[in-house]
Amino acid sequence: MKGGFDANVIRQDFPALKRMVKEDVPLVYLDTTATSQKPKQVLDCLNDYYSNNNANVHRGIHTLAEEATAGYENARITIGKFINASNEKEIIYTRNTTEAINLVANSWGRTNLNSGDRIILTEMEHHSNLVPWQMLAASIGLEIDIIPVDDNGLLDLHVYEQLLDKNPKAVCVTHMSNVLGTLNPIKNMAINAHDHGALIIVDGAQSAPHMPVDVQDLDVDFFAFSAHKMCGPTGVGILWGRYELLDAMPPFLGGGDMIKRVHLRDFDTNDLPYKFEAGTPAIGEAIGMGAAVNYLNGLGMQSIWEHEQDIVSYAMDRLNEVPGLTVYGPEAEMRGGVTAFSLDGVHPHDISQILDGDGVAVRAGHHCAMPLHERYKLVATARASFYLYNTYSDVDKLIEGLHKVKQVFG
Ligand code: 7TS
Repeated sequence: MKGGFDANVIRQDFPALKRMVKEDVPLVYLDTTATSQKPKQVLDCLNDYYSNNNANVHRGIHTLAEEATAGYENARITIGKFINASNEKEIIYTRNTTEAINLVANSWGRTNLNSGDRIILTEMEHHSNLVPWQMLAASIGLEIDIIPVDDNGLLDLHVYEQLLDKNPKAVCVTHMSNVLGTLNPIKNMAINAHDHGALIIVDGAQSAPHMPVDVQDLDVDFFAFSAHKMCGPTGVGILWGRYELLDAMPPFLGGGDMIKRVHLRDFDTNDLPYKFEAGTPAIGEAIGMGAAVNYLNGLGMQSIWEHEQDIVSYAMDRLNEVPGLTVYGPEAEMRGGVTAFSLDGVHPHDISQILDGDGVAVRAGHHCAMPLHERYKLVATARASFYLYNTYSDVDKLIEGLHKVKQVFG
């Protein structure tokens, strides 16, 4: 327990953390990087919405429609404050981080980029911040430059400076790696990008759930994140963008809600944020995301971050005690609560399977970061990740399990 933050008390809010994986084997959930568990405050909010207020938004004037619309729009305000957006109209509901990045690539990218233009990506990106840009590059003829990752799991910022001298139009970078845990110096990278006339598009899927984020202070241009990794439901995420950029962009998807008027052969586009919210959105899930943000705010993002720092540094120390185990990425001080590792002579899927026998849930695979694994000459890693509900005891069970894996594999 650190600074009054007691994960043992917080865990009581999460029904899934009380379940047994099998008889007498409790769940030790170390896979938050894939998706977090949900507290009862969020589950109750979803149940309440679907039980009492369920209606479509922005189209009815009956009581339920007004309640659903108010809930949906109030959640937008709550989420806007959470990342310090200057205007809630800059908060666009999407399905997830992936859709938010596809929106930027297709709407901003197709309008502002031309054949031969350069964009910068990094070697540590999740596929969702690589593939949309690769698809765009193939379609309109962009040149892609890559910031490499060094042996310590940090971006090579010297190379970044050199790539900026080639006058790229955009820098697309993750705030925190979902494999190495590396926290990238986004504020400085944004200053440098802007000095060279490039926009910076940040994948915040792994930062927004875990640390205070202030998009104005970071001085970025677009920022994407998902509700399901931050105690909220699946099916909803956010694209934040600077008002003037979003305002100048064409719609991404066409249909209901994103129009002001429709004629038989053309249409007038709606204002922000609705311009980018075609069709019936994930209403209950957006409201649930607002409840998740309220839950996180109640604990305090700084306290959550400090707790995770404490757990990850304990985890790194303990993992390093296991003979033959390699943890990838930087020192604990430079990472969030993610540890990807390999164990000599044991396939990560076998690690995960044996740990599962003791209720310990870790992910094995390439974690949607194949190029990063290639960089380390790995096919897969095992990954344990930590959140506000994890304790030293969870780490201890992981380590016990890893010793068992070693016994099984000699
Ligand atoms: N960016 C990062 C850094 C991520 O970690 C993920 C999901 C995404 C984008 C995509 O988020 P989505 O909500 O659109 O799917 N990462 C993982 C993971 O590491 N294991 O499962 C999902």
